Amino acid sequence: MQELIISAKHIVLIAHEHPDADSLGSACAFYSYLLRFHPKVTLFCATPTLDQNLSFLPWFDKITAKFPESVDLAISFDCGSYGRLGIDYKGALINFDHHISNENYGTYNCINPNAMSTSQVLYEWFVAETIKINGKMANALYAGLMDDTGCFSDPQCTPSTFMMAHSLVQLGADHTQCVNALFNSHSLASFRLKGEMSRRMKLLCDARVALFEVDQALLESTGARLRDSKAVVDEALSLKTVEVALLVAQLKNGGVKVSLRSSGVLNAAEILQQFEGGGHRTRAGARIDGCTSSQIIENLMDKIREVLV
Ligand SMILES: [Mn+2]
Repeated sequence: MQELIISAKHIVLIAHEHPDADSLGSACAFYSYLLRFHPKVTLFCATPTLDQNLSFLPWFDKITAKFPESVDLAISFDCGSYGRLGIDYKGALINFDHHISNENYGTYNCINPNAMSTSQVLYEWFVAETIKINGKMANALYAGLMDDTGCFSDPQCTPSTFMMAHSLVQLGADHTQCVNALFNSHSLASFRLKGEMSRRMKLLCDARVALFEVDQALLESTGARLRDSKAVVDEALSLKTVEVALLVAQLKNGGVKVSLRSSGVLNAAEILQQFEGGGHRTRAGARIDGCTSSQIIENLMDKIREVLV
């Protein structure tokens, strides 16, 4: 794998569409590393407007939505499926990821489904390869770990999660900067959306399932973006009786986006794989075309009920 990196003339680093701190943080950390010895590296993300809360990540201003020509090696970060790359690329590819549903689409696949974040997979690779992690890299990797563990609240965090966090803070990661950017800065619009979604939430299956429906009218009236709705769904799992949270959101140009969260009672990735979605045991997503929201809810609720009894 190292030979492939060293011999490549132009490397493109790919974060997935609508990237989070894990995907972008991992790509930015790798960019820092490659800059030490590689003359031509491009940071690519197919989504042209990025979440400005992530602008604290190093090299954020270098990210481009224009896929370069003359690329002979691509490295993807946190992309569970080929489609998540957001680009049609057929050349050599290294795939760093931690999704259990990863399709192993790379020439090399560096995947650990037990890792809490892709940045953990990358951190462990840097350590194994005895690559020095500087302050910028540490901050970017720490952001990925913090985001994907829900600010270290995920019950699957282990001593090694905290060992990694400890090392990264020692290497220069800025805990306060990360926590403020990722968890302590909300827009007024997202606050309004949260209020409205909480009010409309339906509790099903003896209040073990929280169901949220979001349509374009709700997003327009609050001024919020679809990604703002995810935090509300995550938070619903903190309700005492709720074990599963389901979001069904209508997309602007047709189709429906589904997000499924589980406290562990069911495997979210497995359920959404039937709809060509993917993710993790506790968090998964899918984009479904050609069905109405109510058809999808009916179908998914049947599957959820089967598991819950
Ligand atoms: Mn991730």
